Amino acid sequence: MSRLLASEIAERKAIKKIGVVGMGYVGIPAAMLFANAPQFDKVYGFQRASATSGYKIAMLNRGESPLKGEEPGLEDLIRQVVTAGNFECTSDYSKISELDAVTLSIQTPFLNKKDLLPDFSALKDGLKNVGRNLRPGMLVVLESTVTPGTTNGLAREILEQESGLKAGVDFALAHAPERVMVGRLLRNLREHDRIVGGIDEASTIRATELYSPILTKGRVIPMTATAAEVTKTAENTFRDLQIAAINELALYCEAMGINVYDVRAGVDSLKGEGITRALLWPGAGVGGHCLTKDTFHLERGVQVLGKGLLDYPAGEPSLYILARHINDFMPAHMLNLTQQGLERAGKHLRGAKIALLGWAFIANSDDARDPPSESFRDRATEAGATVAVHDPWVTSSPGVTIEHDLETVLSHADAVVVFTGHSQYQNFDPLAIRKLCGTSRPVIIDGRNVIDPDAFIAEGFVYKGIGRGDKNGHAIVEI
Ligand code: SAJ
Repeated sequence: MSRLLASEIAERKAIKKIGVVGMGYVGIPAAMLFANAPQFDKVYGFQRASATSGYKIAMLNRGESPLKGEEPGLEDLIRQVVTAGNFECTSDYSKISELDAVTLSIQTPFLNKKDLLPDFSALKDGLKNVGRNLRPGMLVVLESTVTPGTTNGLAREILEQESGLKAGVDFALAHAPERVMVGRLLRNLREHDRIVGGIDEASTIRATELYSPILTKGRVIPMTATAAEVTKTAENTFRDLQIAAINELALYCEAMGINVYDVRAGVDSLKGEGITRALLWPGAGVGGHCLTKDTFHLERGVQVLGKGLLDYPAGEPSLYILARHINDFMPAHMLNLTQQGLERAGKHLRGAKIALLGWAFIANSDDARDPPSESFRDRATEAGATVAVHDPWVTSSPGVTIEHDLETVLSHADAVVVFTGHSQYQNFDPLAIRKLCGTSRPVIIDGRNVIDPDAFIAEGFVYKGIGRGDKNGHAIVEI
């Protein structure tokens, strides 16, 4: 531990004043929990006064939440800490110089889906604003999901450059990745264990002092900053891997003419001490902001930090990249099933009307970030089909017309394709659906195991389902 940093921190004594840069899904609940903790005196939320998001400043200072959707307890907590004068939102970054600790919760999207180079521009701006107002003895914590090596690399360089101070000597620096889930932001922050990784021991200890007061069930898990970056990207990489494993098994079962859900139940029955099988659920694909990107952050991290040292795979795709390819193939598989279904009904994709049910990337949610339905819609359109999209949760999404009346979407549809497992799609009446389709041989493709194959086959449908090798070649019932 550097003596100078230790003495600077000792001189400041306990953390009292905190700044949170980035008033979004991560920054807002974190700022409110800090503001509500008796150990701390004041929290500033820093938000750029930009045309797109500057409105949040006034909203938050009125005690209102700018976040969409239901977040239990958040609106009350904002009102409470604003009224008590413990929280204030501002675009005046100079106030950072008065603080003991600053966290940065700024999105790190990818510039494009092709080369998956992260767009760190917003994070860099945030780091520059912090660096310019950094003072000796302060703690800086990155919460954004970043490529391993960023905290100790890019972030450290910008902070040192802008401040003239030295990380680990004049100020503490750490990475504490967020693990929030929309709809349970406060609960996740309080109850999930918190990975806290400093660039050195003093930074880890100081960051632990910052996060411990807001944890209820959760506990701090200390490690190095780079290990914390790898933990965050790996936990999502492993979830993506588990989904890919069951998706591949579903494709195997279709090819072998068996029901993947029988196999899943069979494998899952293997219980006992230390026996585990991480069986998730096969489906039409993987969307969302986390799982579609974090594998690439991890891969980039090992390419940079482990350059020339990675024993396997040298040059060929890793297991994790192959998992991404399997999951990204599932929307194409859904189109293949749709094409096969239409051909069994004597039709073709070209000129067919497809009712695409579900745009959101996750069931019973309006979250439409990187939905697998999008590549299906693009491929089907390219093949000459007309695609009508229904979603009961998503009000609107860029580049797509979302129809909210199910009958309109189903009317005269040659194929009904279920992409998201919304509850509204769980109990369809086959006769009613067939009447709405109004064609002699309707087709139904089940991407989320919400359709009863036998009921629809009995009603004259051509059925195809992910992993349903036992049904996908069924005899057609004449109605
Ligand atoms: N999916 C499947 N099969 C499954 C589970 C998910 O196909 O068995 C698909 C979903 O349809 C969706 C995508 O994967 O398209 C992602 O689903 P998700 O449940 O993983 O939801 P996310 O992306 O919001 O993942 C978040 C992550 N949490 C954080 O980043 C803090 C992830 O690490 C969590 O494991 C996950 O929530 C969770 O457990 O709820």
